[in-house]
Amino acid sequence: MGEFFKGIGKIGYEGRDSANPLAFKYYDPDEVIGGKTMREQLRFALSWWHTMGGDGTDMFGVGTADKTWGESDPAARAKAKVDAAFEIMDKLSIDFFCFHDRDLSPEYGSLAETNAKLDEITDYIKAKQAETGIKCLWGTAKCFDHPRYMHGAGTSPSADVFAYAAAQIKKAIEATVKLGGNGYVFWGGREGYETLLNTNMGLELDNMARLMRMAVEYGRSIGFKGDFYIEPKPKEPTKHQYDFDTATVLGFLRKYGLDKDFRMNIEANHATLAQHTFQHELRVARDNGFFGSIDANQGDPLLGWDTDQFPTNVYDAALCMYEVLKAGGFTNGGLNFDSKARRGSFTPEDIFHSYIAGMDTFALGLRIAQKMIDDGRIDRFVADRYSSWNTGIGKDIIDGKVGFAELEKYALEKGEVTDSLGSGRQEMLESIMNNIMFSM
Ligand code: XLS
Ligand code: NI
Ligand code: NI
Repeated sequence: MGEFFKGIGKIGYEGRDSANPLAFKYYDPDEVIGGKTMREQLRFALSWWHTMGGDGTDMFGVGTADKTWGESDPAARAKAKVDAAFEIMDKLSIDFFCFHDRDLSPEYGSLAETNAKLDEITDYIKAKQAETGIKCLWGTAKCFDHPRYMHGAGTSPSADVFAYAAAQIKKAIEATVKLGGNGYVFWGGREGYETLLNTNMGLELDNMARLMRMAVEYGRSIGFKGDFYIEPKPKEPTKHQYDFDTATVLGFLRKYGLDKDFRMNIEANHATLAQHTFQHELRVARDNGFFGSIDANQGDPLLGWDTDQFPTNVYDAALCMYEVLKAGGFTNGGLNFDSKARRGSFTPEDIFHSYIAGMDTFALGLRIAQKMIDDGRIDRFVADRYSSWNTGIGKDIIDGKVGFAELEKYALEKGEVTDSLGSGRQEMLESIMNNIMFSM
């Protein structure tokens, strides 16, 4: 097996004053921040689909990047992809990868043959994992690209398609367990609708839950102890995706009793599409005890689709990592770069520049988030803002000691509220945030 990226060595940490584009300026894997090393806090993952497969094809043109890895035969290419992926991860000090079944190995003539070929590749990956210590963060099934899934997979009107999807997901869970993955993702690629004129929404959602329940039962029966995730997204490819945003998914999981086994996989660009901030989605997950994993990327506010850009917005990354630290850090999850280099950034070296940009952005985000917490000004302001709930009538409300009658009496006696409103101080807090960020 040859080297794919000749001339690119192991990417080292050189610190913020380095002008070497092939070096980390902020990601120092073994430096301790917040009681853990940066690699333990950040748990970076390579996405097999974008990095190993995505060649820049878009609606208007063919691919620009060569992702054949020197092989035209599909089975040989699948193996070469593994070699190239492990070289990239080793050179970038990335400890995890994420995959769809079909990113690892494509479809062949029959499901049986497809499964057998996937087994060969997962054997090959497993051997590489044993040599390198690189781990699987999560796996998933590509139940959206083949024409059979044109009307959805778990939400297809066809029971035969549902059965086919179940068979595919069964195998993808087996592959995830085999590779030691502690996460299994459901992203509802075509689980939504184009028009309600042809859609039985109630049945489709019941069926989606049935599929997930079967996945949990089967996964647990073969020893999967990790988290199942739903990755919310409001639209694209369907006009309306059922897993619209975190709040919607929470309602679904609770309705169908799936809340014990599922957590959220929050993607930055999907938050943008749902007209939320990335931090909002993370906060909803954290406050409800559903924080799980993250698809790190960023969208473009001028474009209404999933551009999956490598994240470079430090402000967003800092607020993201603040939520992660406040959630107690990652357990089974991590930061998966569901990101692709722009179509014009087509050379092999661009893969490295892209990951360095994304990893340094989140390394900075982690550093700033820890500083926000250590600094304490923002947390103290928020705690103080809600201090009326710690004593007196506020505490009585929280303790359930008073109802409307007592509150009416209180309000009548107290009269107009003048003394406990306080300024929201948004501008002051934004200024503190800048002060924290730029005094690094
Ligand atoms: C697409 C999704 C997809 C999932 C995995 O928008 O982000 O890439 O992460 O199926
Ligand atoms: Ni994603
Ligand atoms: Ni996405």
